[in-house]
Amino acid sequence: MDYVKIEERIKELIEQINFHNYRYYVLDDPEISDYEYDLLMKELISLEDEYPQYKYPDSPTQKVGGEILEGFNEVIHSTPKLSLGNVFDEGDIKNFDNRIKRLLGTTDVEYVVELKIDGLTVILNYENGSFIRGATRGNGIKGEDITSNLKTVKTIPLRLNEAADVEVRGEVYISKENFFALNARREETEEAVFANPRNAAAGSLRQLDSSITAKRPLNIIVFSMENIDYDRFHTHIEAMNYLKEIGLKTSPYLILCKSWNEVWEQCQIWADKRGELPFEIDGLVIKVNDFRQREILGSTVKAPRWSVAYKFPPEKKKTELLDIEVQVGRTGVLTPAAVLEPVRIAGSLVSRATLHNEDYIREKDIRIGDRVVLQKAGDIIPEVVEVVLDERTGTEKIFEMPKYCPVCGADAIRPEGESATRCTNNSCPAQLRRALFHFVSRDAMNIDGLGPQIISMLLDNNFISDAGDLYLLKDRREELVNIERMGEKSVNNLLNSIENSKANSLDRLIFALGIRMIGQRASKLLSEAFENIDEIMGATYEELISVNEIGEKMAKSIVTFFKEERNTALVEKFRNLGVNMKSERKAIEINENFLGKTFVLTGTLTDFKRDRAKEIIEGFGGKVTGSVSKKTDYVLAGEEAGSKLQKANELGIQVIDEETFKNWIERR
Ligand code: 0OX
Repeated sequence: MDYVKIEERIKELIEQINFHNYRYYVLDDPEISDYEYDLLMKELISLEDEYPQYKYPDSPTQKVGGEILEGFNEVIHSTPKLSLGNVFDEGDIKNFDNRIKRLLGTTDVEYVVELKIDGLTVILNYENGSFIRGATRGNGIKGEDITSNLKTVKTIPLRLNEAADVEVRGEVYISKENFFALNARREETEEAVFANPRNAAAGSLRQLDSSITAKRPLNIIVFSMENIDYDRFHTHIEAMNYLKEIGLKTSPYLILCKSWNEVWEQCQIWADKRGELPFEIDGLVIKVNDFRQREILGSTVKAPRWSVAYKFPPEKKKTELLDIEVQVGRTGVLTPAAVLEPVRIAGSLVSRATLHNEDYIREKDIRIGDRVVLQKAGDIIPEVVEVVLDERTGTEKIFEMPKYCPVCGADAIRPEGESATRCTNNSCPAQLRRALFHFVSRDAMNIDGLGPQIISMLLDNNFISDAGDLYLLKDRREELVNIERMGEKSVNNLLNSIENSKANSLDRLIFALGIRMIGQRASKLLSEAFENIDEIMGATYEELISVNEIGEKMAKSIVTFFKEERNTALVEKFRNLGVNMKSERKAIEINENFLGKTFVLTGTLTDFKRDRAKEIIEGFGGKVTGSVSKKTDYVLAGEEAGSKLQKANELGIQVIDEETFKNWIERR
């Protein structure tokens, strides 16, 4: 065969295989047998092996993975990928409908109801019909580039049936059947099993070696067109039909409803039928069908006004309460936990549940040996909601809160008017251990490789006695290698991640300190309101409550925390060891192109809405102003820029185009 013929045959095979993939995966209606399909694939693989010059990056043979990454690159989404507000009952749905009709000034509204698949949301980009990038949703603004992993997902085509430029959002998931099979295999090979299909899907997409991802039975359902051409598409259903036509796998159920009654009817139907579906769903998504109406409704900062998620009522199961154990938290609170006969509930196997505090147990009259009702709503921690009194035998034991801390033996007391019992020993090892777990956790200082076991080892061998000591470990590298037998590489990695965490943003440090009542959001607000940790430490109660969303209890807790000398001493220790204590804007996302620079935006940008460009500039520490002056550093000019561009040229201010802007974002 001559080369032209070979190239033609390869193209023909690709086209045929793509077509049969489409029939099989999207239409669920294959035309040829697996055997015939395998023959086509085999021929293509061998031709590509022999003539690698014709191996196209979007050939169907490229779905086997193999690329190994050091880490995932960050992706800044073209538009914010907002999440959804939740509704829980008939009344909520009626209110949602009322609000929409009021805002639109019409009662002529159609809704689409679809299944809310419980997996991991991803964003896929196709250019000219080829799959060019896939990312996680992340925090909605930034996600991670997981293209090489997504390429291995069978139902994500590498080439569409049309040379389209589309961005879509979808849910990657693992079916229930595949999940059980995957866990069974992992049990055989003594690997940790996944708690539920969602974790299995998310874990599979987070692999740095895409050939591992390729072995996982991942699937996708695309549920949204993200770059809508409003002249061409008028409704969600139209857009979804088009996406299906060009080769993407869309939801098998898109139910058009003409009234909120019909929507509510679907909610009841699916709450009953969810168990029959091959994949797990945690609710339904209700969307306004008409795009023009969606545009009018718009979005809040958090969520679109034209869509909500209906969450199913929490699943309940009965099980045996085997024992009540008391744990000591990082603030010294003694928390009773139920030890249960394991049951499967809302997608995971549960053997422990919180019992909150002494009063909770008394009020519900929960006794050891009782048969209890367990409830778990979505991500929420499982809890014991009631006792099955009919099944009491009389042998059940009443629980008593211990008088002494189960870890250090110090007095445990319950102050008047409080529901919590606390260990009175400030240096109780349980408190320290938990405080350290929290300090290094993902949302706090995010120190990789420092799990509970290693922390316990470091404590038990007196390597550390507080979080500050972590930053001194680098001087004891040799000892660590010997003691832990972790090997040089993992010790190096660990010390690196400890060292890197010094540059974390201030909000992470505040959160990591574990101040009572101060969660992630409050930490963020504090880091935005104050310049550095000293200002926060020195702030009065009045100054603290004047910060938006910081309430009285939070303010009190902050003041109390920094009154304790060991806490301020710890902060000093961090300072001396070089941990960042300055406010976020100055500390993170250092990008010289933007930091401290003043921008003026003009004209139309192709890939960014103006607000997005502003958000990005500000996120990197720059400023955006409305008019061009001598103080302006750069003018970012899009298509059809007008007088501002002219002014910039007059004043000799540097003008950059969208391409340069994009390069600046990426090149940091
Ligand atoms: C799902 C799902 C999630 C996103 C774009 C606007 C509303 N997990 O199955 N989200 C949405 O829609 C959101 N639809 C879904 N089917």
